Amino acid sequence: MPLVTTKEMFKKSMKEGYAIGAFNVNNMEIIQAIMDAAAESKSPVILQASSSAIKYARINYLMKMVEAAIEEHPEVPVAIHLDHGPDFETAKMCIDAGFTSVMIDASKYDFEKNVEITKKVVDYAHMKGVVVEAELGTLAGVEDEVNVSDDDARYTNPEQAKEFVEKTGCDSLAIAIGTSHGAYKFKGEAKLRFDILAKVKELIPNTPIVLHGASTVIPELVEMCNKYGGDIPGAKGVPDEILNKASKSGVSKINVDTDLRLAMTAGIRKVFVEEPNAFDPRKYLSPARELIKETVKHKMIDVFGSSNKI
Ligand code: PGH
Ligand code: CA
Ligand code: ZN
Repeated sequence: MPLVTTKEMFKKSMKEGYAIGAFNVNNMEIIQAIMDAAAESKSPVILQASSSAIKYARINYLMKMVEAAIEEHPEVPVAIHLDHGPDFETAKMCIDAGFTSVMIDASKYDFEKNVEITKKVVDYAHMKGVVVEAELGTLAGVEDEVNVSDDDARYTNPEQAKEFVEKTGCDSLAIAIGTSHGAYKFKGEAKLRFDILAKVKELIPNTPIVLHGASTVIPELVEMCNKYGGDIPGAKGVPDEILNKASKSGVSKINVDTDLRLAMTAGIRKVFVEEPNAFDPRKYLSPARELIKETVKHKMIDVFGSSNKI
Protein backbone atom coordinates (compact mmCIF):
# COMPACT_ATOMS: atom_id res chain seq x y z
CA MET A 1 0.00 0.00 0.00
CA PRO A 2 1.38 3.45 -0.84
CA LEU A 3 1.39 6.14 1.85
CA VAL A 4 -2.12 7.34 2.61
CA THR A 5 -3.60 10.54 4.00
CA THR A 6 -5.49 10.31 7.28
CA LYS A 7 -8.87 10.82 5.59
CA GLU A 8 -10.02 7.20 5.41
CA MET A 9 -8.33 6.27 8.70
CA PHE A 10 -10.21 8.99 10.57
CA LYS A 11 -13.52 8.28 8.83
CA LYS A 12 -13.39 4.67 10.04
CA SER A 13 -12.09 5.60 13.50
CA MET A 14 -14.90 8.12 14.05
CA LYS A 15 -17.51 5.64 12.91
CA GLU A 16 -16.23 2.84 15.12
CA GLY A 17 -15.04 4.86 18.14
CA TYR A 18 -11.30 4.36 18.46
CA ALA A 19 -8.18 6.49 18.06
CA ILE A 20 -5.12 6.16 15.86
CA GLY A 21 -1.70 6.57 17.41
CA ALA A 22 0.59 9.21 15.93
CA PHE A 23 4.13 8.44 16.96
CA ASN A 24 7.06 10.82 16.69
CA VAL A 25 10.01 9.48 14.73
CA ASN A 26 13.55 10.63 14.20
CA ASN A 27 15.67 7.55 13.55
CA MET A 28 15.61 4.12 11.97
CA GLU A 29 15.11 2.09 15.15
CA ILE A 30 12.03 4.09 16.18
CA ILE A 31 10.47 3.78 12.72
CA GLN A 32 11.12 0.03 12.63
CA ALA A 33 9.71 -0.46 16.13
CA ILE A 34 6.49 1.44 15.38
CA MET A 35 5.96 -0.29 12.04
CA ASP A 36 6.56 -3.75 13.50
CA ALA A 37 4.08 -2.96 16.27
CA ALA A 38 1.48 -1.78 13.74
CA ALA A 39 1.97 -4.89 11.60
CA GLU A 40 1.78 -7.27 14.57
CA SER A 41 -1.34 -5.65 15.99
CA LYS A 42 -2.89 -5.01 12.55
CA SER A 43 -3.31 -1.32 13.23
CA PRO A 44 -3.26 1.73 10.98
CA VAL A 45 -0.58 4.18 12.06
CA ILE A 46 0.62 7.76 11.69
CA LEU A 47 4.36 8.43 11.68
CA GLN A 48 5.08 12.06 12.47
CA ALA A 49 8.15 14.25 12.57
CA SER A 50 8.53 17.74 13.99
CA SER A 51 10.66 20.31 12.21
CA SER A 52 13.53 19.73 14.63
CA ALA A 53 13.25 15.96 14.06
CA ILE A 54 13.39 16.63 10.32
CA LYS A 55 16.50 18.75 10.82
CA TYR A 56 18.05 15.95 12.87
CA ALA A 57 17.23 13.01 10.60
CA ARG A 58 17.24 15.01 7.32
CA ILE A 59 14.11 14.91 5.23
CA ASN A 60 15.43 12.61 2.49
CA TYR A 61 16.56 9.99 4.99
CA LEU A 62 13.20 10.18 6.71
CA MET A 63 11.24 9.71 3.51
CA LYS A 64 13.44 6.82 2.34
CA MET A 65 13.10 5.06 5.69
CA VAL A 66 9.34 5.48 5.61
CA GLU A 67 9.33 4.14 2.05
CA ALA A 68 11.28 1.09 3.21
CA ALA A 69 8.83 0.61 6.06
CA ILE A 70 5.77 0.56 3.82
CA GLU A 71 7.51 -1.84 1.42
CA GLU A 72 8.16 -4.17 4.32
CA HIS A 73 4.60 -3.89 5.67
CA PRO A 74 2.39 -3.28 2.62
CA GLU A 75 -0.77 -4.26 4.51
CA VAL A 76 -0.47 -1.40 7.04
CA PRO A 77 -2.10 1.96 6.21
CA VAL A 78 0.58 4.57 7.01
CA ALA A 79 0.44 8.36 6.90
CA ILE A 80 3.55 10.52 7.19
CA HIS A 81 2.76 13.74 9.00
CA LEU A 82 4.53 16.98 9.91
CA ASP A 83 4.08 17.59 13.65
CA HIS A 84 3.76 21.20 14.86
CA GLY A 85 4.66 22.82 11.56
CA PRO A 86 5.74 26.33 12.61
CA ASP A 87 5.08 28.16 9.32
CA PHE A 88 3.88 27.89 5.71
CA GLU A 89 7.41 27.30 4.37
CA THR A 90 8.00 24.22 6.53
CA ALA A 91 4.58 22.79 5.64
CA LYS A 92 5.26 23.39 1.93
CA MET A 93 8.68 21.74 2.16
CA CYS A 94 7.10 18.61 3.65
CA ILE A 95 4.22 18.53 1.18
CA ASP A 96 6.67 18.87 -1.71
CA ALA A 97 8.80 16.07 -0.22
CA GLY A 98 5.85 13.65 -0.19
CA PHE A 99 4.30 14.01 3.27
CA THR A 100 0.64 13.01 3.15
CA SER A 101 -0.43 15.14 6.11
CA VAL A 102 0.87 18.31 7.75
CA MET A 103 0.12 20.18 10.92
CA ILE A 104 0.26 23.94 10.92
CA ASP A 105 0.48 25.10 14.51
CA ALA A 106 -0.25 28.81 14.59
CA SER A 107 -1.95 28.48 17.97
CA LYS A 108 0.45 30.93 19.57
CA TYR A 109 -1.02 33.74 17.46
CA ASP A 110 -4.40 35.39 17.97
CA PHE A 111 -7.49 33.83 16.39
CA GLU A 112 -7.47 35.88 13.18
CA LYS A 113 -3.79 35.32 12.48
CA ASN A 114 -4.14 31.60 13.27
CA VAL A 115 -7.00 31.44 10.73
CA GLU A 116 -4.98 33.32 8.12
CA ILE A 117 -1.84 31.16 8.39
CA THR A 118 -3.81 27.92 8.60
CA LYS A 119 -5.93 28.81 5.57
CA LYS A 120 -2.82 29.47 3.49
CA VAL A 121 -1.45 26.01 4.33
CA VAL A 122 -4.84 24.38 3.71
CA ASP A 123 -5.11 25.95 0.24
CA TYR A 124 -1.67 24.72 -0.79
CA ALA A 125 -2.03 21.28 0.82
CA HIS A 126 -5.45 20.56 -0.66
CA MET A 127 -4.20 21.51 -4.12
CA LYS A 128 -1.60 18.73 -3.65
CA GLY A 129 -4.00 16.18 -2.12
CA VAL A 130 -2.53 16.54 1.37
CA VAL A 131 -4.57 16.93 4.58
CA VAL A 132 -4.03 19.54 7.29
CA GLU A 133 -4.23 19.42 11.08
CA ALA A 134 -4.50 22.78 12.83
CA GLU A 135 -4.50 23.78 16.49
CA LEU A 136 -6.67 26.04 18.57
CA GLY A 137 -5.95 26.63 22.25
CA THR A 138 -2.56 26.35 23.90
CA LEU A 139 -0.98 23.37 25.63
CA ALA A 140 1.54 23.83 28.40
CA GLY A 141 4.96 22.18 28.29
CA VAL A 142 7.90 21.96 25.94
CA GLU A 143 6.81 21.53 22.34
CA ASP A 144 9.62 21.04 19.90
CA GLU A 145 11.48 24.33 20.30
CA VAL A 146 8.73 26.27 22.10
CA ASN A 147 8.21 26.30 25.87
CA VAL A 148 4.76 27.29 27.18
CA SER A 149 4.30 27.91 30.91
CA ASP A 150 1.22 26.63 32.78
CA ASP A 151 -0.06 30.20 33.12
CA ASP A 152 -0.04 30.75 29.37
CA ALA A 153 -1.92 27.52 28.60
CA ARG A 154 -5.51 28.03 27.44
CA TYR A 155 -8.35 25.55 26.92
CA THR A 156 -9.99 25.46 23.50
CA ASN A 157 -13.25 27.37 23.20
CA PRO A 158 -15.76 25.06 21.43
CA GLU A 159 -17.67 27.85 19.65
CA GLN A 160 -14.39 29.27 18.38
CA ALA A 161 -13.37 25.79 17.24
CA LYS A 162 -16.45 25.61 15.03
CA GLU A 163 -15.78 29.04 13.55
CA PHE A 164 -12.11 28.14 13.07
CA VAL A 165 -12.85 24.94 11.15
CA GLU A 166 -15.43 26.70 8.97
CA LYS A 167 -13.06 29.55 8.16
CA THR A 168 -9.93 27.49 7.50
CA GLY A 169 -11.27 24.26 5.99
CA CYS A 170 -8.70 22.31 8.05
CA ASP A 171 -9.17 18.53 8.02
CA SER A 172 -8.58 17.85 11.70
CA LEU A 173 -8.21 19.94 14.83
CA ALA A 174 -5.91 19.69 17.84
CA ILE A 175 -7.61 20.97 20.97
CA ALA A 176 -6.39 21.87 24.45
CA ILE A 177 -8.32 20.05 27.21
CA GLY A 178 -5.63 19.74 29.86
CA THR A 179 -2.84 17.67 28.32
CA SER A 180 0.65 19.08 27.94
CA HIS A 181 3.88 18.12 26.23
CA GLY A 182 6.73 16.35 28.00
CA ALA A 183 7.16 14.16 31.08
CA TYR A 184 5.60 16.51 33.65
CA LYS A 185 1.94 16.91 32.80
CA PHE A 186 0.24 17.04 36.17
CA LYS A 187 1.32 18.10 39.63
CA GLY A 188 -1.76 16.68 41.34
CA GLU A 189 -4.39 14.34 39.95
CA ALA A 190 -4.44 13.76 36.18
CA LYS A 191 -7.60 15.32 34.78
CA LEU A 192 -8.87 16.20 31.32
CA ARG A 193 -11.79 18.47 30.43
CA PHE A 194 -14.08 15.88 28.81
CA ASP A 195 -16.89 18.46 28.94
CA ILE A 196 -14.99 20.63 26.45
CA LEU A 197 -14.33 17.62 24.22
CA ALA A 198 -18.05 16.72 24.26
CA LYS A 199 -19.07 20.26 23.34
CA VAL A 200 -16.52 20.35 20.49
CA LYS A 201 -17.82 17.02 19.17
CA GLU A 202 -21.37 18.33 19.37
CA LEU A 203 -20.56 21.45 17.37
CA ILE A 204 -18.19 19.91 14.79
CA PRO A 205 -19.09 16.19 14.76
CA ASN A 206 -17.38 15.52 11.43
CA THR A 207 -13.99 17.02 12.28
CA PRO A 208 -11.47 14.50 13.61
CA ILE A 209 -10.11 15.69 16.95
CA VAL A 210 -6.43 15.39 17.91
CA LEU A 211 -4.94 15.06 21.37
CA HIS A 212 -1.39 16.34 21.79
CA GLY A 213 0.75 15.87 24.87
CA ALA A 214 -0.92 12.53 25.41
CA SER A 215 1.89 10.25 26.59
CA THR A 216 1.16 8.11 29.63
CA VAL A 217 4.69 8.73 30.90
CA ILE A 218 4.61 5.00 31.62
CA PRO A 219 5.67 4.57 35.27
CA GLU A 220 7.56 1.30 34.57
CA LEU A 221 9.70 3.06 31.97
CA VAL A 222 10.42 6.03 34.24
CA GLU A 223 11.36 3.59 37.04
CA MET A 224 13.59 1.68 34.65
CA CYS A 225 15.36 4.89 33.57
CA ASN A 226 15.88 5.90 37.19
CA LYS A 227 16.96 2.42 38.28
CA TYR A 228 19.72 2.39 35.69
CA GLY A 229 21.26 5.75 36.47
CA GLY A 230 18.68 8.22 35.20
CA ASP A 231 17.29 11.15 37.16
CA ILE A 232 13.68 11.84 36.13
CA PRO A 233 11.88 12.45 39.42
CA GLY A 234 8.15 13.13 39.71
CA ALA A 235 7.31 12.51 36.06
CA LYS A 236 3.57 12.13 35.42
CA GLY A 237 1.43 11.68 32.31
CA VAL A 238 -2.10 10.85 31.20
CA PRO A 239 -3.14 7.44 32.59
CA ASP A 240 -4.18 4.73 30.13
CA GLU A 241 -7.80 4.70 31.40
CA ILE A 242 -8.22 8.38 30.56
CA LEU A 243 -6.68 7.91 27.10
CA ASN A 244 -8.94 4.92 26.54
CA LYS A 245 -11.95 7.03 27.45
CA ALA A 246 -10.77 9.80 25.08
CA SER A 247 -10.38 7.23 22.28
CA LYS A 248 -14.01 6.22 22.75
CA SER A 249 -15.24 9.81 23.14
CA GLY A 250 -14.40 11.18 19.72
CA VAL A 251 -10.63 11.70 19.79
CA SER A 252 -9.30 10.32 16.49
CA LYS A 253 -5.55 10.90 16.78
CA ILE A 254 -3.41 10.58 19.89
CA ASN A 255 0.16 11.90 19.79
CA VAL A 256 2.93 10.02 21.53
CA ASP A 257 6.53 11.14 21.77
CA THR A 258 7.63 11.15 25.41
CA ASP A 259 6.79 7.46 25.99
CA LEU A 260 8.96 6.48 23.02
CA ARG A 261 11.83 8.58 24.31
CA LEU A 262 11.51 6.96 27.73
CA ALA A 263 11.43 3.46 26.22
CA MET A 264 14.52 4.12 24.12
CA THR A 265 16.41 5.63 27.04
CA ALA A 266 15.38 2.91 29.50
CA GLY A 267 16.45 0.18 27.08
CA ILE A 268 19.86 1.73 26.45
CA ARG A 269 20.52 2.56 30.10
CA LYS A 270 19.82 -1.02 31.18
CA VAL A 271 22.42 -2.45 28.82
CA PHE A 272 25.00 0.16 29.81
CA VAL A 273 24.60 -0.66 33.49
CA GLU A 274 24.35 -4.44 33.15
CA GLU A 275 27.08 -4.74 30.56
CA PRO A 276 29.55 -1.90 31.08
CA ASN A 277 31.88 -3.48 28.54
CA ALA A 278 29.30 -3.31 25.72
CA PHE A 279 30.27 -0.89 23.00
CA ASP A 280 28.53 -2.24 19.93
CA PRO A 281 25.59 0.10 19.18
CA ARG A 282 23.55 -2.88 17.96
CA LYS A 283 23.93 -4.41 21.41
CA TYR A 284 22.21 -1.51 23.16
CA LEU A 285 19.90 -0.31 20.37
CA SER A 286 18.25 -3.70 19.80
CA PRO A 287 16.70 -3.99 23.29
CA ALA A 288 15.67 -0.32 23.08
CA ARG A 289 13.96 -0.98 19.76
CA GLU A 290 12.16 -3.99 21.25
CA LEU A 291 10.96 -1.93 24.20
CA ILE A 292 9.58 0.77 21.88
CA LYS A 293 7.76 -1.91 19.89
CA GLU A 294 6.12 -3.37 23.01
CA THR A 295 5.17 0.13 24.20
CA VAL A 296 3.51 1.00 20.88
CA LYS A 297 1.73 -2.37 20.68
CA HIS A 298 0.32 -1.89 24.16
CA LYS A 299 -1.12 1.46 23.15
CA MET A 300 -2.65 0.16 19.92
CA ILE A 301 -4.18 -2.94 21.50
CA ASP A 302 -5.07 -1.95 25.06
CA VAL A 303 -5.49 1.82 25.02
CA PHE A 304 -6.40 3.34 21.63
CA GLY A 305 -8.36 0.36 20.29
CA SER A 306 -6.85 0.58 16.79
CA SER A 307 -5.68 -3.05 16.60
CA ASN A 308 -7.38 -5.28 14.01
CA LYS A 309 -8.72 -2.21 12.21
CA ILE A 310 -6.74 -2.71 9.01
C1 PGH B 1 2.97 15.35 21.07
C2 PGH B 1 3.58 14.33 22.01
N1 PGH B 1 3.61 15.55 19.91
O1 PGH B 1 3.15 16.46 19.04
O2 PGH B 1 1.97 15.97 21.32
O3 PGH B 1 3.24 14.60 23.35
O4 PGH B 1 5.07 14.74 25.04
O5 PGH B 1 2.92 13.66 25.62
O6 PGH B 1 4.46 12.54 24.07
P1 PGH B 1 3.97 13.84 24.59
CA1 CA C 1 0.81 24.74 19.82
ZN1 ZN D 1 2.20 17.97 20.15
